Amino acid sequence: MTLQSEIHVHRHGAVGHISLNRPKAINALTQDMCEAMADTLLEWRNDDAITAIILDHAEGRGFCAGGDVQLVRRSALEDDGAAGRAFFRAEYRLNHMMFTYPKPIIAFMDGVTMGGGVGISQPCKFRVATENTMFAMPEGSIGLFPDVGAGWYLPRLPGQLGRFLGLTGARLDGAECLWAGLATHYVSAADVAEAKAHIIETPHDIDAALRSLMPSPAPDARLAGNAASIDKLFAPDTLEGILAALEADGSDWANKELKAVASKCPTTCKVALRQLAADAPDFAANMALEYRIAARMLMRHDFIEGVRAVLVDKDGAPQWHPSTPEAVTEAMLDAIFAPLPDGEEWTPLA
Ligand code: QUE
Repeated sequence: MTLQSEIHVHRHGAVGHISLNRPKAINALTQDMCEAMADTLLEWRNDDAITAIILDHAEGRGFCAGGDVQLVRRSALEDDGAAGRAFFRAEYRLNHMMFTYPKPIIAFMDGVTMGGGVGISQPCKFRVATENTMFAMPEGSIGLFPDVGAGWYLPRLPGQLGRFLGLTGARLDGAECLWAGLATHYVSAADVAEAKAHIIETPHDIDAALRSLMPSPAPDARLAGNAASIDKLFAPDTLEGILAALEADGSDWANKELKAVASKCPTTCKVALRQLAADAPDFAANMALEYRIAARMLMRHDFIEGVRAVLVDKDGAPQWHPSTPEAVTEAMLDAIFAPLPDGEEWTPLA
């Protein structure tokens, strides 16, 4: 498959349009896709004729299911992780370029929006959810960690919602994304084409173009009913404390979330808690920290095993090492967060 076919690039007057087009993998991002998107955005950054950019997917079930983690796994097994690190470097550079982009980008989170898909939607000024939106940070299932800027976005969500999303991998629908601020607008999937047409007609007032199609009242967010429980039970600062709080609660909801957290990679969960507390001074510093973590996590047993269990053998039965929260030591976490050797740290693109 040629590079050009994995993203489609169009111009409609003053509006640039990038469509992800790798439907066989629900548009999971490859390094080539990240670099092609960054090249296109760089070109449009200096093009006075372009004032806004639409980001969506060309066809299929979802906006973007994540990143090319099967390639990263093969890299860990075959080339000491070199290709995997190159992928994360490119992906995080795209995330950072979008975060600092001087023109509005409108992301259509229509369908699956997980992992890498979160990383290219959250930096956008306009984030449009639909009834098909399925948002999640599922990295705990594959022994990775919530990356692509999650260390920046999750701590800024209301209450303990960020911890909840990072530790449980919970799936949010479009109404819940709007309630949480993960989406700025909501339109029905049937109106997505019209929303894009409105933006192209009135690119100077994107908010009005989208608002005119928003249902009123806003759709009901089930998650709002669990917010008080989330804030209480995810308040402890340790994984052991959160698991104990969920267990002590005893409600059906808490038992379900206890099972979700307990099934995730314990090292991932402890990395996530430390990362979400890191409080980087700016987005670039956050991405540099995430790159250090990624460079270590991609070489660990848990990532190789997690991708095997979820995407290769699909048995859903990963064997984590260490297998319990208590066995994940502070010294192990220190090594995962430690600076990289000179010349290997992540830096943004110019
Ligand atoms: C965690 C992840 C990913 C995941 C599942 C997880 C991820 C990812 C995919 C994915 C899904 C469908 C595909 C594909 C990849 O699944 O990052 O190629 O067809 O890309 O539990 O982080």
